Amino acid sequence: MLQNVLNTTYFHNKNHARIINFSAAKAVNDFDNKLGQIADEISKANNICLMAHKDPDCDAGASVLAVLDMIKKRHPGKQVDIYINGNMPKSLKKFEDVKKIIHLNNDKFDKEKIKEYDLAIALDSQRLDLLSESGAAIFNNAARTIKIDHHPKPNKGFANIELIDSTAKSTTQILIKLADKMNISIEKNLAKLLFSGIVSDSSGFSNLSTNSAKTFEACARLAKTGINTGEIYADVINHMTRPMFEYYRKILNNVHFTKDGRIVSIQESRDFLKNLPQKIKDDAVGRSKVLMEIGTTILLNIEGVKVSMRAMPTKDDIGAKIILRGNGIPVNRVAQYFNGGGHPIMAGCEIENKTIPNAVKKVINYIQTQKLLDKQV
Ligand SMILES: [Mn+2]
Repeated sequence: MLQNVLNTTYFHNKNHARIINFSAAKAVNDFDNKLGQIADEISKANNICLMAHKDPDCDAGASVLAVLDMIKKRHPGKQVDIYINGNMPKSLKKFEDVKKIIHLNNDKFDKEKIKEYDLAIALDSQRLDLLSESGAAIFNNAARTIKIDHHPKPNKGFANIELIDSTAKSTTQILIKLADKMNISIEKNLAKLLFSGIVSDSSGFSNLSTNSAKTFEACARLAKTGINTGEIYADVINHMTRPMFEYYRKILNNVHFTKDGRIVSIQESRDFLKNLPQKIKDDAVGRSKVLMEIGTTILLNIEGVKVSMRAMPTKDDIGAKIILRGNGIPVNRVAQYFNGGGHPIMAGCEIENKTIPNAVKKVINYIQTQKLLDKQV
C-alpha cells in the first residue's frame, strides 16, 4: 500500500520527497536537505569563519579542524579563519592547522574591528553564548550562519541553517555525512580528527547507549583509512601528566556516597583547590578530565550507584558547577531544574552556592525528593 502511494506520488510530482507523509522518512530528508544546503553555502562563500564552544573539548576542537580540512580539500581557494576562546586540547596540538587558530580574548576584543564573513559555522555549540561574547559577536556579524551540533535542540535557534543530530555521539560523527555530501574522500588526517571527537565524547566508548551501532559504523569507516585507533585512543583518553596523576591520587579522598550508596559525588572544593601545587591549579582542563574519568569510568560503575556527580567551583567563582552522569536515571531532569541541560545520561548545571558540599547536598536533595532514582531513562 505504502509502496503504491509512493509510486503514484512519484509519477505525479517531481519532488516526491515532499509528498511522503511519513515522519521518519521526512526527518531523513530534512537532514539530507540541510547537508546539501550547507555544502552549497560553503561553496558560495569566499570568506568563512569556523568556531566552536569556548574551552573546547576534543570533539569541538577536532570538528573545527576537520571542517577546515574539508574546505581546503574541496575549495582550495577559500579564505578560512578559525576562532577559539580557550586552549585546544593537548591531543589536538600535533595537527598542523592548530597554528592557524585565532585565539579570542574577551577583554582585548574590539567590537569595531570585527571582520565581516560571508559565512560563519558554529560547531558543537548548543547555544550562541557558548561561543563566548567575542565569538558570538563575530558569528552574528556574518552574512550567513550555520550550526552543526549533536546536543539536544534548545528552544531557541541562533543560525540560518541548523543541522542537529542528537543521536550522533559527537559532532565529528555528523561531519562524516557532510564530507560525503561535499564529495570528499576521507583520508588519514581527516579520519584521525573525526575519530578523536568520537572517542572523546563517548569517553572512550564507555557512555554509548541505544545508538551505538551508528557510532561503531562511523568508527569502522574511519578505521578503514588505516589510522592507528589505539594510538589515538591513548592520546585522547589515557594521556596523563605526572602532576595530574598526583592530583588524581589526592582527589580520590573527596569521594562521597549517600547512605544508600546510590548517589556518589566527587568534590573539588575551594579549600582543596587552594592547597594544590600551582602547576595543577593552572591546568583546569587537565583537572576536569581527571574528574570526568573518575566520575564516569570508576564511580558510575560501582555496584549500586545510580548517579555520579562531579562538583567544582564555577569559573567566576561564585557558585558550583555540577556535572551529572546517570546509570539509567534521567539526569537531564535534575540539571533542568537548576537551569542547566544535557542528555538523559549526562547533564550539567551551575548552582549559586559558595560551598561545594552544600551545592551537592541541594542536588542530592532534589533527586531524592523527586524520587528520580526509581525512574528509568
Ligand atoms: Mn561534542
